Amino acid sequence: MELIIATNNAGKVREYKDIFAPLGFDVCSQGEKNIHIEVEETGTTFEENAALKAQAIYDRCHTAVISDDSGLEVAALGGEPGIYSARYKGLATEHERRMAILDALQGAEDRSARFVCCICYIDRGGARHLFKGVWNGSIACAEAGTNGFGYDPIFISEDAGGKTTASLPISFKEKYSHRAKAVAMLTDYLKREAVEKVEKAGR
Ligand code: ITT
Repeated sequence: MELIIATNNAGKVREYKDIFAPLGFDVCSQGEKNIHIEVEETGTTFEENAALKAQAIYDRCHTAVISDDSGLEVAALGGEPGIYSARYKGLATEHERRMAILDALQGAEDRSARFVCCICYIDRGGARHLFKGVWNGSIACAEAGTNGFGYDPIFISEDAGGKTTASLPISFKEKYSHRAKAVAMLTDYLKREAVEKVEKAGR
């Protein structure tokens, strides 16, 4: 089955290809389909923004699409950067955005944080389905590691033994992350959907 990933984020594309290719999906990014648009994220929640991104791509290709709206919520910053993670404080680079979080947390006792990932899957018929995964952890005192993307060099998940996500093998993130959790819900759904189709065809 063909699945288009509605994102311009190369880190997300890599992770989704790694996850879905072994499951037999023919995965490609919107760029590989020559859809070069940046959808305006005008929603106020991860769910709304995920739906906006998936719908914009579905409207152009009318095939199965998934989008991903995700971000980092830092407790001591009242949940910021949240849905503004990709454009935190208007800073241009991932490194600058990470440094802004580290600066804001200087001297903070509570460094707890979580990653959130909301996937919107639009099936070939146009029906929307939402799946949300959360990964709890904390913010490191300095950047460490080069794997992954975005805030990975400053995020220490609760299951990581004190190491940042960027310091651990990609396979760790593929197993435990916010994205992995949302994807597990999506793949369960896709399997159920496939079984229902076979049952219907046999009736
Ligand atoms: P698209 O909208 O094109 O998908 P984007 O980067 O703008 O790309 P989002 O609006 O969902 O995507 O913003 C997500 C940001 O949150 C992303 O740019 C990272 O900074 C951060 N983020 C999300 N998932 C992450 C992860 O697994 N590891 C590190 N940072 C992550």
